[in-house]
Amino acid sequence: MSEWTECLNFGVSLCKQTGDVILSAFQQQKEVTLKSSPADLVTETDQRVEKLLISAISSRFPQHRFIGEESVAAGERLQLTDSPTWIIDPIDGTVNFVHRFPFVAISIAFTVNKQLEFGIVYSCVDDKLFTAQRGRGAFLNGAPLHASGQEDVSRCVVVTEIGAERDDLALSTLTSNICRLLQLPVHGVRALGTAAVDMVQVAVGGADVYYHVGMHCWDIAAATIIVQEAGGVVMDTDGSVFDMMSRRVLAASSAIVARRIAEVIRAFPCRRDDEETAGSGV
Ligand code: LIP
Repeated sequence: MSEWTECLNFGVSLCKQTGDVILSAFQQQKEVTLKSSPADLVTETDQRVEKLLISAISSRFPQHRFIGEESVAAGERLQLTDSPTWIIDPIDGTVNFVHRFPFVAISIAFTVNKQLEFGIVYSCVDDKLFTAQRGRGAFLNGAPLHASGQEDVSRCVVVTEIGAERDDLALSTLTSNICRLLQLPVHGVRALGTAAVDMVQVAVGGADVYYHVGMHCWDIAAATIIVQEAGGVVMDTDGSVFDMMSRRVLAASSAIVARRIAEVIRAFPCRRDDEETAGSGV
């Protein structure tokens, strides 16, 4: 058993426990606060779940460090070090959660020496637990996952997101990307409203491509290792080496498809997640 399997198993048990907190709040009225834009929301449940996760993990592993979406939003410095680090999105798909659109997930990744050791994406409403540990495969509720291996881009289903950005450059870039893909043509373009659940569809083989510009490391860190362990590829949207802090990701069924998609999609400028800024944590 890898030395990190105990951490993975503990993370899975916490996802199930805090998943119940999310589900019990899912049908309730929610108090919503805005963050970086009118479409970037946070609720008391996001904050409560992140505190529960960090408190439980810290008690069990006091030397470990954290990168949490809502801790960073509250001003905590985002710094990925060589220490064992839990990268947490307590509710990925908060807009979905607020609207009761049934795709919300807890996303937990774990790194050591800045390398992903495992990832957990727990899609709470449909009780789908996606897991992967480095070198040991990817699983959905315990069943092995394999990417589609598709190499013909014209036979691909592509998943992406229209994130929280509402400025003209981001919106023109996002919409022109989708138009170029449809003109390839790809079979279809989909968006579920949660980067983590979007991205693991490549690991399931139900989608062949996922790309996103503007998301954060906590949205996609866990799904990255799940796709990789399912035989998919993960890179930057321009085809270069993936950088978890860049706020750009392209995951695909094969390197051939990834390179073809990288030829047609464009990125808009985003401040890196780990870029030092005075004041704001987002
Ligand atoms: C969300 C992502 C989604 C993106 C949203 C937001 P959150 O994460 O999962 O893909 O479109 O803008 O970033 O904020 O719900 O954790």
